[in-house]
Amino acid sequence: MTTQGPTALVVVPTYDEAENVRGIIEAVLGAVPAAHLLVVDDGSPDGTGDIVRAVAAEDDRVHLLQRSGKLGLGTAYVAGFRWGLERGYPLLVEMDADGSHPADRLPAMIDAVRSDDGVLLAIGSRWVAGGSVVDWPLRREVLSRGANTYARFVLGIGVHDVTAGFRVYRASAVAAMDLDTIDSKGYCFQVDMTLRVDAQGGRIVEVPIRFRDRVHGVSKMSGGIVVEAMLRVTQWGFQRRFGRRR
Ligand SMILES: Nc1nc2c(ncn2[C@@H]2O[C@H](COP(=O)(O)OP(=O)(O)OP(=O)(O)O)[C@@H](O)[C@H]2O)c(=O)[nH]1
Ligand SMILES: [Mg+2]
Repeated sequence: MTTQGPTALVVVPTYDEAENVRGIIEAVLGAVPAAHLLVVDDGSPDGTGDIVRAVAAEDDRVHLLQRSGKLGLGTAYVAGFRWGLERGYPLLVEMDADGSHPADRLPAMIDAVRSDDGVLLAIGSRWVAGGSVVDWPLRREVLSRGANTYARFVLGIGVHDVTAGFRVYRASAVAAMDLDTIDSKGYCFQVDMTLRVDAQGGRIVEVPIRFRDRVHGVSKMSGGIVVEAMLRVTQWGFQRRFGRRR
């Protein structure tokens, strides 16, 4: 740790990412050497946790939070955020392990939050000018664009990639949330977090990224995750328009 302390904690949830995890750790630390990285692994049968444990033994910027079984992306991030808040990191970052999120955009995203006190969240966005997707099957692109258009309309929120999982939060904004009440499992976790930042009156900026489909390993996306997100977004939309604001 430098005298100034680490700039950020990059939280990376993993489930069966043995082929990807080493590369993502190298890419993150290459792009932001002053950051720390916490991998939250859910007892991956493919030994992802063992790989991270070995890397962590060599580099004190790398940490492993090993959980016993597949408990879902949302709870993995909440566990990682709590770990980071307890240790006083000023910024908390969300990033997938599958290589979809370009680590070289982290400096721009971190800058967007650090350079303006009013900004509480920077989203690495596929669906703003300058953003793009590479090698993504058409059905995934249609699903993501459709879900985001629907969410923007129903929630009345000006974010173009509200399901994105590549994010930099000001830690104080996460600290101000009641993390106990987050029970979203899939993509709607990202929507939930966005609404919670919005409810604090914080500004959200979108930094364009080039998103790549995963090359190794298999997707954990499921029909259930899509249905959960649709139902939740619709429910939150009604609440925001007609009643309780989140
Ligand atoms: N700890 C933990 N990590 C998970 C869980 N489910 C998914 N992940 C990780 O969360 C990240 C995103 O999952 P992906 O399977 O890539 O989901 P996705 O990006 O929506 O799907 P693709 O676009 O097909 O890759 C990856 O790093 C996964 O390994 C889980 O239950 N627990
Ligand atoms: Mg992915």
